[in-house]
Amino acid sequence: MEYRRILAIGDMHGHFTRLLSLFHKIDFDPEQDFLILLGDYIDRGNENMRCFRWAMEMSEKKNVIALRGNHEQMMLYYYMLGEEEAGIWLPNGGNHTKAELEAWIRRDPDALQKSLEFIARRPFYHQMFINGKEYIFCHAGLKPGVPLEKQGEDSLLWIRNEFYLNYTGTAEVIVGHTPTPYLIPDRYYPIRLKNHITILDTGSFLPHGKISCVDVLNDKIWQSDAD
Ligand SMILES: [Mn+2]
Repeated sequence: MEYRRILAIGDMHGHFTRLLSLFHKIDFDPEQDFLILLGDYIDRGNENMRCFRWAMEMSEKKNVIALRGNHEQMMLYYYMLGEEEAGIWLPNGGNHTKAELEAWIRRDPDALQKSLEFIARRPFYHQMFINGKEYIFCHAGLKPGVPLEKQGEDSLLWIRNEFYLNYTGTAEVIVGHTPTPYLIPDRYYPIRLKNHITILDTGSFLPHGKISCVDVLNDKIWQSDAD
């Protein structure tokens, strides 16, 4: 099928107002568009579970893929393995998310189970071929020289410079994970590297941060409003 747009949305990190302002501008139509959410719905914001549950709802729609981010993975491991082995979630923004989740559990005893099942079903990447061109969407990136189906979870969810500096593939890779102002000071706009990488995390949780969306068919960018 031919899509009008192939949209990807970068890290949200619990900033629901910013997310809604972006989503309003995009005017997504599941009958004509395809949408990939790049993960990191939770942690570091004030409305983490609202973003998480929005992603849950979106993932039920036609032509929407909600990928797994490293923050969802940290949350899953925290509840699967316990604090001693997976306690890194709490200091990385999980504290606030956990409190919100507990409030939801008080209203709905199945909330934890639903949340963990949702995370466990999230794919690590999505591959598409459009007009003979390959596109790969994942949260963090790819380990250079390793075939897509052999990529490990550590690379797909956590890799940074090794991917940015050494990727030589022909596929366009669209990722979140590293806020653009951490790479280029004061930059809150997606970064397109020469080696076919688009970095779409524009620091949603930072004071001047934004949530960004790209249409990979023509590189058009939409961004959330300033607060
Ligand atoms: Mn992130």
